[in-house]
Amino acid sequence: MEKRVLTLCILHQKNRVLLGMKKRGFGEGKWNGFGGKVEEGETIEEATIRETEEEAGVTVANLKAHGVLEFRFLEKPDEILEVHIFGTRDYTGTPTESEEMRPVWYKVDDIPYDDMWPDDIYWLPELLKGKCFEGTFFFGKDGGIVENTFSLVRCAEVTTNS
Ligand code: 8OG
Repeated sequence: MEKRVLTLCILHQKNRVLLGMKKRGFGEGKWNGFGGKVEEGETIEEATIRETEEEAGVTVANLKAHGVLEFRFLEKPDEILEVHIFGTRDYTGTPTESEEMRPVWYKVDDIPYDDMWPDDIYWLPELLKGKCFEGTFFFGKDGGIVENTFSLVRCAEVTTNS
């Protein structure tokens, strides 16, 4: 079983959230938060800050750990993606398009869930309410969710083991 540890950062303020259109690679054509692989020698939080700088041109601070979600794919039974999800309202810099992402502020009421990963509608509304969560999503061959164990947890139970 190969486990890949990834990060995801949701920058949100009051009634808006910064999403990026993924321009290439895994998740191309979808809106998402910012993140990627944790490199050797860095903590999960450091990776989250670095990836958000690289992809959106902003430096985030005061990250709150909202949960760890696992993603499994029927087509790739040996792979688990372990995504550590953080939220924050604090940043410096100006959102700027990168090679990988085109950042846009969305109103919380206008989040384009139809053009996002199908699990996002489970957890993003909870994150925006300050809630924490855990669980595994199983994706089928058509890219849809076939099963999930999503649940809310107390935020004190979230460990980032970074
Ligand atoms: O380095 P790379 O661009 O491949 O990283 C993938 C990014 O996508 C990383 O930030 C984690 C994130 N991601 C997944 N799966 C899912 C998902 O199902 N929903 C959301 N919102 N993000 C995901 O890898």
